Amino acid sequence: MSANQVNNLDVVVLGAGFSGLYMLHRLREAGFSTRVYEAGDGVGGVWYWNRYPGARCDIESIYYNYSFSEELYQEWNWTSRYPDQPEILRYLNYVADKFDLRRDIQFKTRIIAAHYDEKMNLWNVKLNDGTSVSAKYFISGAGCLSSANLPNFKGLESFKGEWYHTGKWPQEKVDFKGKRVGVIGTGSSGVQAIPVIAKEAGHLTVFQRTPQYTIPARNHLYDPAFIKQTKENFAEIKRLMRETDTGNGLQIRNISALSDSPAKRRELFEKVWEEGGFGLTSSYNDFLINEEANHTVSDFIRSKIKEIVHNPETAAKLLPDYYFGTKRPILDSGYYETYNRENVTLVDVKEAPIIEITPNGLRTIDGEYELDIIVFATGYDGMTGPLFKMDIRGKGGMSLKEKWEGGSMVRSYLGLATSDFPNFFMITGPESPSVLVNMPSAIEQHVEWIIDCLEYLREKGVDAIEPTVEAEEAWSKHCREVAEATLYVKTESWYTGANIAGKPRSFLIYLGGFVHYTQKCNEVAASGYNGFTLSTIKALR
Ligand code: NA7
Repeated sequence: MSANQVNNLDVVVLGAGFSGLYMLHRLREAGFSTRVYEAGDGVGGVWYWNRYPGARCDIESIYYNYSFSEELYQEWNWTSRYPDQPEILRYLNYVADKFDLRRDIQFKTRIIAAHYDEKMNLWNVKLNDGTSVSAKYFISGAGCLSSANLPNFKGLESFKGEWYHTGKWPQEKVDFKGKRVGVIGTGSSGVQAIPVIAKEAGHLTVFQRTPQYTIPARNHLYDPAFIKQTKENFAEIKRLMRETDTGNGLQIRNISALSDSPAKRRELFEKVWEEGGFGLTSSYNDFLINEEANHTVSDFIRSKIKEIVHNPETAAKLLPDYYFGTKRPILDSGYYETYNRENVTLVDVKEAPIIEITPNGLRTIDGEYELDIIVFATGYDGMTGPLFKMDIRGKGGMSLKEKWEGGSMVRSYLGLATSDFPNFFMITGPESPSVLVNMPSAIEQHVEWIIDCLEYLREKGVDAIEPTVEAEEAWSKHCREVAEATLYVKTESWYTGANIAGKPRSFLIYLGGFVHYTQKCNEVAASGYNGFTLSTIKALR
């Protein structure tokens, strides 16, 4: 039988990133026949595609890994505080080899559609090679940020130079040496790539729409003694990953920014700035719910920008004015300093928007910039984007996109499942804590909940599971209410969908805390899946 002719599987899993790999491992261990489909020609998910210069994780490496296997944790040695993309990819390849995962993964294959057949209680999954497979369960490990956003600029096809998107970077090295390079976008990807490209390019022009707050990462190599110590403390690392709200080792100090004097606050901010990393974000507990508290930290970062950037006009353009933390915070390695280089120019495209890409470069309202290479660091259609890229259809042939009205009416139960789409699960789906928790932590919690659920259904002879409309209405309402009480919703960001032209605004990340969320998921499981309808074939017919 060819690899493409697989039928009547128990489970089809989409994607071989952190989610898909662990899901496959657990499903196989539990005896479910499973096949994973992955568009890339290797494992890694976002870490497979994001090969742009400077790509690095901004969660400390000792937490940015799986915790399900102590043996794995003991075997793997991270080399630095913040792992770069090649190292993370090596880690995920190591995981795939250790657990012999590749034999159930079909690479270079994209799932283009998944339709639920009510009569057969099966998911028919169509692949881009023209074949299809069927399975009882369909599980998406598509992730939250895998649908690259390439803005619809007029004239891109006429551009005579090379262009790349950070989220779909080629495997070969891109040669910037002596070239005139333009980078569009200053989110995490742009902020990481810009200092590295600047060192190589002849001239770099950065096209910035919104200035960002970024904090020095102060990455460094790990001392082997430190790694040894973390391995000895595996139980504690695992606890921090699974039983705290950040999941990344950071403990948010339970004190308001306004309860300290300005001098004491400044002293703390200076200290955590020097240490680097997200210590600044966790220095007080009310940055995201209190405007005044937020001003204390945003004023501090603005003062740092003015200190670092020599040219006052450039510094002024780099000053952000949104609430710190309401766009994804960023760690950098020499980002603001890069603007002191003679070969770097900053262009404000909010003031003078990009009109078109021309054969020789790019034109804004103010004029044309000649470029040899354009780098689109323009981010992703987040949260719903990866799901809407496929034609997922549930009962009555209704598509997920229709049900969720293009993103304006997302309704899920716990961000794990949605009504009328039986036996369909989303790992870190919309309305789960997802990107606001350390991703491996959020992923392990979801995978383990799903596997427990499937084992329960098998044991009880249940054929189909889906949330009730009431349960998902209540969960979605709760999600919206929690988000509305924060400053997040006051900022245009990819969290709210505002980065994509025409995308409906909604806040699809659960902000009630990972600890509380995990507890809620556990309670649902312990109750025999309250809020879900469990049916047998007899009832389905
Ligand atoms: P982000 O954070 O969404 O950043 C994308 C950047 O591209 C951001 O500065 C955008 O400006 C800019 N952008 C997007 N569209 C345009 C157009 N049409 N014109 C000009 N500029 C544009 O994506 P990243 O890849 O950097 O990071 C994604 C996540 O990956 C990150 O948050 C981490 O969680 C890891 P805007 O701010 O929207 O005005």
